[in-house]
Amino acid sequence: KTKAASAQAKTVAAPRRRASDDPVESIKASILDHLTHTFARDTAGATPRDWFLATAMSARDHLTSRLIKTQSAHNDQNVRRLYYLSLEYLMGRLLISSLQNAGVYDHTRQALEELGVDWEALRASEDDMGLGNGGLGRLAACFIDSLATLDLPAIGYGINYEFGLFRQAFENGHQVENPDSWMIYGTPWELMHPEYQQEVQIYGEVENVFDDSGNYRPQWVNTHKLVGVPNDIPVPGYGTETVNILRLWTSHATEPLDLNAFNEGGYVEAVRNKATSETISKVLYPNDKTENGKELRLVQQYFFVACSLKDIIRRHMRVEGNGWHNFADKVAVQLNDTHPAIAVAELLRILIDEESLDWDEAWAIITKTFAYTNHTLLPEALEKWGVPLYARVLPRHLQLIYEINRRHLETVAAKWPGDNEMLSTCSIVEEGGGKQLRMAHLAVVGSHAVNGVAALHTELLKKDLFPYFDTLFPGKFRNKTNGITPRRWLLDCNPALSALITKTLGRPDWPRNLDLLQALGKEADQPAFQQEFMAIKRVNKVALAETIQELCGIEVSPDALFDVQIKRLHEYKRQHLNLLHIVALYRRLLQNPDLDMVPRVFVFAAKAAPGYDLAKNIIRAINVIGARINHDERIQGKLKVAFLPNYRVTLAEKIIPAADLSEQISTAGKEASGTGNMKLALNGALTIGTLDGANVEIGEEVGDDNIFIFGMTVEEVEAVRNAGYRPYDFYYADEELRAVIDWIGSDYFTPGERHAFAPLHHSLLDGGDPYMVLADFRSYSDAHLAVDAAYRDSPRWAKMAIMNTARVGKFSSDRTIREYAEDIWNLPPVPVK
Ligand code: Z2T
Repeated sequence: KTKAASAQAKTVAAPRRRASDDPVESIKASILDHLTHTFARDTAGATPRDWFLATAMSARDHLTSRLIKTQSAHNDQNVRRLYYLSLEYLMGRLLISSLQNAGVYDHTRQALEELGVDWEALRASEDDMGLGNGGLGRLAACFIDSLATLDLPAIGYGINYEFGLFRQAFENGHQVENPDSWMIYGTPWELMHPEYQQEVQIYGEVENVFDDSGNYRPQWVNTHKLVGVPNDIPVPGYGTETVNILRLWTSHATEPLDLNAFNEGGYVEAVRNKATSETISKVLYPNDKTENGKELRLVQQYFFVACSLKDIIRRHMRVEGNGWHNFADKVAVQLNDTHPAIAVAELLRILIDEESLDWDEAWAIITKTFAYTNHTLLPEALEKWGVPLYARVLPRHLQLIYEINRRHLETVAAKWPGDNEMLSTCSIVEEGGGKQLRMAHLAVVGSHAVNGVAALHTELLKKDLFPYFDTLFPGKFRNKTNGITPRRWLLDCNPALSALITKTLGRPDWPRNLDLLQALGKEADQPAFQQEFMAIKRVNKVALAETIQELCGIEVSPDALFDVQIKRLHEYKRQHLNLLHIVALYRRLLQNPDLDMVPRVFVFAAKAAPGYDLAKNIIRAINVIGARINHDERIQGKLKVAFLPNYRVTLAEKIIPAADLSEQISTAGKEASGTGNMKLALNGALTIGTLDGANVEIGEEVGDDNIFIFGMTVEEVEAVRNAGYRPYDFYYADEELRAVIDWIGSDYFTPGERHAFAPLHHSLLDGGDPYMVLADFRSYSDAHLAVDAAYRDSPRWAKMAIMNTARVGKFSSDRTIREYAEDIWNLPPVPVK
């Protein structure tokens, strides 16, 4: 089991062809070579997609030799590695970031230009890799970029979903979901590695049998076998040689066909069984905050965790001298939410059932290995699994979880003797009304570190979600404020602003050290700099206006204030608060056509979970009311509402550089962090927001003068709720608010269709307004008056926008990852020569 790693030590990838001295010539040759020899096309017949594929292969050639070099450096030095386990990676397109991180972007653009290729058409032919729902999946993608950039040895593990998040269209204002068949014609970035496939088991039952040493022990038998085949995506760092990998598992059946069934004449049955195994990696679940307890989802979680752990153990044990004694010294595993939390029980099963370690030894390895990130406080998102389902799918793991819990409750009882309530509060097993496993409790107990994703969120985690765990395990809870990669979210998506920054700072290395942007603050008062900065914003707005015309058929003026709210659609994010304000503005304009206000374009983009009816009703309301406003000549174009369909990474890259105002308006205490808030501020949008999630820290960085804060604080929300919140009090006390809600509740906006927005209307009033939209309405509306006043004063606005770009260096995911590496993973960088 110990093959010397040095066997692969001196392997170096052979160059494919003689490199020309001129980098542009050599890239041209490489692209043409791939066009001819990989894709069998000639230049005359090549489509934009053919050019994309040939260019991607040429980019890949630059990465593969570095990938081999990086992996052999890590293997040879038997380094400690970080394994990031995530059910989601929201990667977006990979072409520009691959070229940029490989350092060949400019030369490739020039090569394509000399070949007469339409660059825009080429890049538009790449599908997004949308293997995630929202912030959590995008965070994983930013993190793997930073890990590589910081030369940290790391591998991301996930699932190679054949269908990513659904594609959204609108029909008569309603959201319609279509399948995202992103890999139907293949993807150039994935390298399939059948030689590293793993076989794992599931279902079956537990029997007690005698082992070879005559001990009577439980054994997991009659299991169903699955095979996972890894597809690797190279993850290059920016400005470094390191190329890490993202390893995504595809499920297959163990046997090509069940030969027994085949021989019995059940050919179709046999093929059908095979197809069932292959459904595991078929589709991403589209719920971002509600767990629906579906069996296939549990199977996905276990399949990917079991394959990944086997792969991690294989990689560790193949090095001479390695064993379980140093496993936790070489392996750190980060659990991205509780989705992969079954890893705690799976490693325990391997150590106890297969490797015969005793419990204490095994448990010490486990708690040294795992750390867990929590991403939400919302109770409906806390993952729970019914015990009967678990008993069927993972019977041995259920037994082990019960034993973990028995021991855990012993320590609880020792801490709070005689306190039965404390036992049931802290238990991994929730009793009553059908037993359930609380995956968050399993993850906390099985990890040495648990982190929240913004300072406020971590405080609430300790205080509200896991109060007794913080006492039970002092020091286990840490904060790691989220971040975003400045490569994709500034360098790649906003080239004009990037060029201005490089010119102004007199150095090009700010994407690796975002704190350098501080120096822009000195220019914030300079009229010439303000003009350059705002001219770039305007060009980006013109481009977005074209996209709005194309996608929505709405004409908007780039001189208007672009007010954007882009994120998943959720009650707690309060897109309906934004809508109430829009309707209020519309009403003010109708009552006073001469009202002096800055023209505004309200930009929305959001997907609703397919089963979330209220969220879908809010989408419909914004679409339908927006259409009415857009076509009303009486308001002379002062208000426009554009709901862009199919929000995804690629659309975010278009909207963010063009935004003036960033809506971050969740009910205080509900948004764990937010990361769109960081992307928008970095690109010079001002935030209108509540004191929630990372908004608090953004405010600390940019300063009170450069942000519009409104609404109740967490403490105020709590106090109002404890006093018994009554939305009708606010409805009756505010004439405008009342008129706006009544108007939305009427059939004015949907002639001939009654009660179209009844779900929304009900949620605001008789439904109890759970996210306190009415309570924050007036304060929100006032904050918008302050926005209006600031925007009229162009130099003042420009200065504020510049200050936002200059002062958000803290929110680089490089800072976040450095903190994880130092405080949680104990992971030193490994430079690759
Ligand atoms: C998600 O995107 C987030 C939390 C979840 O809780 C699930 C999903 Cl899919 C289970 C988001 C948070 O809502 C957001 O505040 C945070 O910035 C993001 O995760 C990354 O931490």
